[in-house]
Amino acid sequence: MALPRICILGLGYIGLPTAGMFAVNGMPVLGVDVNSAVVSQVAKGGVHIAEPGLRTVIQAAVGSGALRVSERPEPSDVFIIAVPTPLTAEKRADLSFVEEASSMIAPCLAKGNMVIVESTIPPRTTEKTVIPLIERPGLKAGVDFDVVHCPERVIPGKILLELVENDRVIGGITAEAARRAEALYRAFVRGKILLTDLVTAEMVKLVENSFRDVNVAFANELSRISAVLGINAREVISLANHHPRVRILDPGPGVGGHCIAVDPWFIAECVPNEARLIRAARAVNDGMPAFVVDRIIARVPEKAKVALWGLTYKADVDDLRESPSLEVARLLREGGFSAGLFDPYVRNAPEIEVATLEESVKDASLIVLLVGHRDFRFINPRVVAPLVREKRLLDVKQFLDRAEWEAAGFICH
Ligand code: SAJ
Repeated sequence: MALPRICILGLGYIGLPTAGMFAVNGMPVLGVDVNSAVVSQVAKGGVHIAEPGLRTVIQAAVGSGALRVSERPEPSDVFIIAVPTPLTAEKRADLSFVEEASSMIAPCLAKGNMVIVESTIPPRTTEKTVIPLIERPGLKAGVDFDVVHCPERVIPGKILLELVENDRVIGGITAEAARRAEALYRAFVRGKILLTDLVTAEMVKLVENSFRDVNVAFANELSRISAVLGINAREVISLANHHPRVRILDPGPGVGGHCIAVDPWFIAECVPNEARLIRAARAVNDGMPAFVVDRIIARVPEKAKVALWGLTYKADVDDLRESPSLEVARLLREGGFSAGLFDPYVRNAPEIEVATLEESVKDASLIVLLVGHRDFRFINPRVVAPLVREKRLLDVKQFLDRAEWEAAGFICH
């Protein structure tokens, strides 16, 4: 039997690695993106995302001819929608990219095809938004073509590994559609593949991220409570986590990224009155940058300069989306302080002025570590000490070696 031709719409954090994985496992793949710069870069075997192993996979996939790219889809056997679903100012899912991708598929669709939605979407979006844009007379979803929702669950920084090893949930418009999609993903998935219906699959993805958001919110609330009590929240959490049934996550400057800070709202928009804990967790986490800024202000003179280390939404990635660090910088500047922003992972971000390490600390009254990038451990505090105005460090992630910084003369908070 001929291998199915796969067309993937969206060559971002999920679409590009997924296209690469199908292609290096022998499937003919067409990667589609509306951004011509992305298309021309991938066409040369390049990548526009920093993700371990991705360059190698894409080079191999393009080099073998299995992965081609285009700005338009072509008739294929399988269409995978992997476009972003941003959050609107009203905290609702912006489905415009999903709608655009669905409309692009419609003219290419034929009997016997399969449409897979990987994008994260509010419950019932596949039924209410995607299918009506694709169906036409003589082409009925669930009868003439298959539709499934197969949410991605991979964590940035380990995307390729998790694409292979994670269990995968597939919700089908029919049980047979889900089984066909399972056979397709078996090309590279080694984890379990669990089959269900469309709406349950949509909800499972949102529930996973909401669970993590609520857990981090609990940790962040503990950090506020501990500040009032004058104790160390991390010590409280670490000791509580010795209980066999307790697993509290790490507090931090807030929850960022395009998933955990966004997806809980997709549940809240559908069932606002029932999703009370979910909305409360969002409020706690969104309040953390202001809490960090209060703690900074308490330690520096008015209008002082503060060095902020770590601008991405989490450690060891280059992604700035919904980053709490940028909110900390904005609030500080709004309060009349100056901020030297340093992040070794951030390049090509003209919208924010990223300083070098030396520029960031020059004349600073406080260094604030917001993200635990691996690279920060290699910074020698003795080299930093002569550059700053006051030797003070606020290590929000408790990541640096306190004894080493104290030995270099820093007061550590
Ligand atoms: N964070 C904390 N404390 C923690 C863990 C995370 O403050 O203990 C913060 C991070 O600093 C970051 C945010 O939460 O700002 C989110 O980071 P993350 O590492 O928890 O998750 P993401 O957004 O990178 O990826 C998540 C993952 N979801 C779950 O773990 C349930 C991933 O598996 C999903 O595929 C991804 O969302 C997605 O695409 O939805």
